[in-house]
Amino acid sequence: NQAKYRADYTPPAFLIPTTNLEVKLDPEQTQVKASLVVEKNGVHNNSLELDAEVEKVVQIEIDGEGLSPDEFVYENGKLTINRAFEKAQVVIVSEINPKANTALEGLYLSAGAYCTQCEAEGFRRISPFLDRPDVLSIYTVTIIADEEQYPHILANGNLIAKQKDHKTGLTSVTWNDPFPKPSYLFAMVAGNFDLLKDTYTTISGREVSLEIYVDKGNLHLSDHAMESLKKSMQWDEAKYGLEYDLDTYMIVAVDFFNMGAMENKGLNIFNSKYVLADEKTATDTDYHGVESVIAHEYFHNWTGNRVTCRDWFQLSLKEGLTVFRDQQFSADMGNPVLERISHARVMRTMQFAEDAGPMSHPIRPDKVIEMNNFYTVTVYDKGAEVIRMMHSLLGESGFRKGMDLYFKRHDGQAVTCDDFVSAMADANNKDLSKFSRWYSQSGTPELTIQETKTGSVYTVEFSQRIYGRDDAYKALTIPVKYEVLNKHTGQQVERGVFVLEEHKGKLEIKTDQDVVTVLFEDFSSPVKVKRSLPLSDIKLIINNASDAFCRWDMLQTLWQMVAKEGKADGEAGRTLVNCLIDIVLKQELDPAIRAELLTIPSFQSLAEAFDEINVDAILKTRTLIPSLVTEQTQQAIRNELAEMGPVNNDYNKENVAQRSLKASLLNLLSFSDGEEVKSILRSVYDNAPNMTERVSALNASLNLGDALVQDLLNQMHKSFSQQPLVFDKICQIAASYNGDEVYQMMEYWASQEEFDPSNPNRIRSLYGAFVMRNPAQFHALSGKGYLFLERLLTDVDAKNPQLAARLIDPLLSYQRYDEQRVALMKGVLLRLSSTELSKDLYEKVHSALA
Ligand code: BAL
Ligand code: ZN
Repeated sequence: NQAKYRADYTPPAFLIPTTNLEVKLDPEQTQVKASLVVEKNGVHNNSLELDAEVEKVVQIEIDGEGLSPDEFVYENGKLTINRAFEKAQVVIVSEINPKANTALEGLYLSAGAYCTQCEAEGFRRISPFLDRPDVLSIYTVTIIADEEQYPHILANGNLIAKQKDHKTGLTSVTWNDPFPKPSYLFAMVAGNFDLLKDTYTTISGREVSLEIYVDKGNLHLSDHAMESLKKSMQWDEAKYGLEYDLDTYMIVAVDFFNMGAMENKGLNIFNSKYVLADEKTATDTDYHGVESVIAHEYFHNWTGNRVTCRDWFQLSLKEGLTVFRDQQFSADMGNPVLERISHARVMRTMQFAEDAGPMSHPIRPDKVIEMNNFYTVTVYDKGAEVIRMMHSLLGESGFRKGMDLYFKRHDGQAVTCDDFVSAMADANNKDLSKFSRWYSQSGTPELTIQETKTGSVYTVEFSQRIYGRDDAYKALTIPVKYEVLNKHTGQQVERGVFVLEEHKGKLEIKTDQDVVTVLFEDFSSPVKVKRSLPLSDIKLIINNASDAFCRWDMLQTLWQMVAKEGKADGEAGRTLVNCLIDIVLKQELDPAIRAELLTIPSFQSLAEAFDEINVDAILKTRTLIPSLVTEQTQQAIRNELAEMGPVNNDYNKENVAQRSLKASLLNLLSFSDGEEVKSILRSVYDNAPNMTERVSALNASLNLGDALVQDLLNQMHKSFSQQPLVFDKICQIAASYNGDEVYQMMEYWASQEEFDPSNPNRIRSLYGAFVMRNPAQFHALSGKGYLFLERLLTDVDAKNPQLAARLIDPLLSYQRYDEQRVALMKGVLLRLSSTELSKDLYEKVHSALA
């Protein structure tokens, strides 16, 4: 389990300009013949050392001559060929076992279909290769299979030949991808699918065939994905002038997949969760997920595929940028404020926690043991925030100029984050050297804010640091979007952007008025803000800030204050309850924002306020506050729900907002006791015209005892039997039930026919939900929740290390809890550390205990 360091990068000793693969498919003995043109890169006498994790190397030839066994060594993940050459045709025949591949990396079987996942280092499980992103090759791939069993045989690029061998009855299908690509973008698929076809005419008038392959019987669930793809193609042309470059764009939806989706050139492979949707089986959140993941993978065609990463330490080069682009797209398609709220939630609940924990790393990591562990919220989401700050500093047109220069300089290359920043800087004649510290420094900056008024000058003083790191901390460039409001009337006095570039800085505003500032509008920087504002100012901001994000944000601050006070009847508690009551009663507010304001913050987002997380105080706050609000607004909520009636099923901004408001109101209502509330929820469930409303009723029922929940879940199971994506929702809701019965509930759902424990979606839905969405049971002082996770990790790690390494995350922050919980969680980590672990889990467990 050796670490690799960014500083040790050296260019590859050999290059592979062309790659020909011939893959004879067989569930247990697939044969892969790789014919590679290999040439020395530079002057040296090194042996050719390939990355290799195949079952068996059967044969090696160099320029047509077979190698004797003493001319190569295959051990410890490397195939070393000890015959010198400058340039040669290297042929390697190897054997692999797709059926035994439970890690879902390389070539594997997903419910009877062959598919691949090569990023980051999966290609070496298919064939020995220089499996690193800076080795770009032109691929020609022939797949040999029984066409009757696998009518769809696909690989990257263009189909160039197909023929049936009448002796063997097998069909050979050959694909060629004219764009040089790294091995991580290789893909192939063989299966029997339903196919949705459409076309898109690009801005320059080329017709592209769009193809979405889904399991038989699921064709009716793929329309939204197709619409999303066409919107993405159009958006990238309009926003960035980027056009699709092949004649075909294929998406294959598979059930067994570790990630959300994968951007393989011309042949995206998707977790079916991010393709299949109709209103009967998918919620608005699912619709949004499909649209944004389709967009994300499509946008990678330029930011990732045409320009790729030099090495895996540069992952944020493509991921941070592509997340930023998909965020821009989603904001344009839907509600920009809601988008920003959801990004801030991810950053504050997941990224800040990661950055404060043992796996903290800069968006461009310096040290990695298992690359799969670095597909993180830091590389992705903080990476996107860093790109967004560049966008704020350069402006829309400056940013576009930078993007244009980036493509002009680097199309077809494997480059670094520094290359991206240089393109942005050069295109705008701007020095971004200080800004680029965001790439090398980990941790979340804490901004202390102090406001003073002297005469007619109002001063806001900022000071940045990371607690405990004072000497090593280098000042970051922090854009602060702000608005100044009159303290009494709430009227705007000034609005602008202040850029903090040093450890300390001052924003001075000349005004005779009594004012208060609204800071970090639109979540303008990914920082923690330490500021003590009087409750009256907080209330003023909630009611008057121009930026709806900040109105929501201040309300979250208030929730955190109440959680820290540990009581609902203190001054902060009373203020919060009154604010929430106002919002319940203010029907004229924008429904989308109102729904967000009325959403109870997650356990994790309240936990962010604590140095030592007080589990009980947070759980209490999340129940007491809504109970107090509902005590006084029950009737108003019931009336409004009754007036709302059914919302049209179409997926559009307005309808989504109405449904989301309904969900928030139902959830609040569930904090008032009584059979009547149960019957309201039952009736919402029974009459729901779509899955969104069914799930809203179910989520609200979680607050009213297990009988109702179980009853509704059984009803859902009966109506949607054998529908895995609906089954996942059932699992997720059941595992979130906060009473002791949750263990029996999980056991029950895990015993159902639909629950296949080798499918990552099932594990994530049931057990992932338990550890992430059930703080009351997961953090129970009995330690039962932690033990449950320990057993699960041991089980999952043996089959699918990537999945296990994701599930362990909540344990990594153990040091932030009270003494008793620290001891319990640390006990789990210590016991795990004494067992044999995958590289993935080893890295996390050992860094947590270091
Ligand atoms: N490249 C891995 C999946 C994604 O981020 O699109
Ligand atoms: Zn991506």
